[in-house]
Amino acid sequence: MPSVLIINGPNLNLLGTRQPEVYGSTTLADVESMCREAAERLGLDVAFVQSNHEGALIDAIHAAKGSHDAIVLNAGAYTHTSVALMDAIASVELPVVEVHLSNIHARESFRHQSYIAPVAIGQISGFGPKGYLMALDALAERLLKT
Ligand code: CA2
Repeated sequence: MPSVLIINGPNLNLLGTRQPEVYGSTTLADVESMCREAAERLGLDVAFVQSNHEGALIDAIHAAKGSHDAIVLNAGAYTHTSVALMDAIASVELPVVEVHLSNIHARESFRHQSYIAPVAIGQISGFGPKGYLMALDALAERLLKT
């Protein structure tokens, strides 16, 4: 069964506990159980990593090579700053779907740029936690097609 690693970056551990007007009231644990349920229905294995540290996210991307078939990545604010994450994604040559809870293009201009987008197969932004399920759906189609 194809395996997808879902990586969440800085501050996403706080999901559902602060700024519900921007990020909603669903917790990261809730998102993970929604993803587990969807993955089971789609025929995918899922694993989860969350870190507030750029280097740990890079290590997780490197380690995904050989143990996972694709990555769903919400890199949080590192999306807008990290050439290192972009290079890590390019180096592993795994399909990556970029996800954001909020619509980054409708927010401050510094959030409009993504270093992940050029090395991702696509970007899902603005649909809240459902974005992770949309990403799994897209990856299931790609990984399970005959
Ligand atoms: O919309 C997204 O998913 C973001 O990746 C979230 C990042 C933000 O820097 C990006 O521009 C867009 C911030 C994550 C912070 O998450 C929090 C959740 C609850 C309370 C406080 C922060």
